[in-house]
Amino acid sequence: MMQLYYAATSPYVRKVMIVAHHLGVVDKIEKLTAAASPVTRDRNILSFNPLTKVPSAKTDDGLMLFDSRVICEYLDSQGNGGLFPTAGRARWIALMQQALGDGLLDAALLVRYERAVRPEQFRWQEWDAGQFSKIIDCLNEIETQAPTLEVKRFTIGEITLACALGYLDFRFPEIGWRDTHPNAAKWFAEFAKMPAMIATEPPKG
Ligand SMILES: N[C@@H](CCC(=O)N[C@@H](CS)C(=O)NCC(=O)O)C(=O)O
Repeated sequence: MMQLYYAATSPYVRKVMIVAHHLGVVDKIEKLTAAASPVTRDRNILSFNPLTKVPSAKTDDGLMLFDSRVICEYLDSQGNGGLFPTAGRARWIALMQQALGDGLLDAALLVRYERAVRPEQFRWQEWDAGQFSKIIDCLNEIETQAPTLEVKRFTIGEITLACALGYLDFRFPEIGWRDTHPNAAKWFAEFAKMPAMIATEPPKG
């Protein structure tokens, strides 16, 4: 069905793979290894996406698809998955939750690049702190919304929020978000039992 530039550690790729598992189309996706980085760019990805980020996909009939939001909605439309409600409040809530999860991830990734990629002498502590505080404010919002989050009749909203929380466990365990966000922790504990979540866990170590 499609080729997909992929990285096992990318939380945005994880969104796509959770959707693929959920819809039972994992073996219709050919995974292409990528080494995406904002500085040392992986130019192999260029013909799929000028931004050379993962995930980036190309369908068998030549359609270029990025970013994770577009690929997820494409897969969902092919499989009639219902992960993107088509109208009304449910649609806006799902898309807002997706934006909340993606937004948390965008801030977390900027902090990660700042700490892991930017040379020490060019780092700017206030900038790091500004982005980091966005992670915390998003976490607080997820906590507020947690009582409304589903574990069975979920949408792309829940999937994205779960990828965001899973990424914090993977790259920022020191935040210890469960201690301060008990409702989010309770919801995530249930959601994370889903086979699609287990199959897409980031590599350990
Ligand atoms: N908005 C994009 C974000 C994708 C993204 O930032 N992916 C990271 C890896 S987790 C990447 O490819 N970074 C390389 C770069 O910034 O050039 C999406 O939802 O797919």
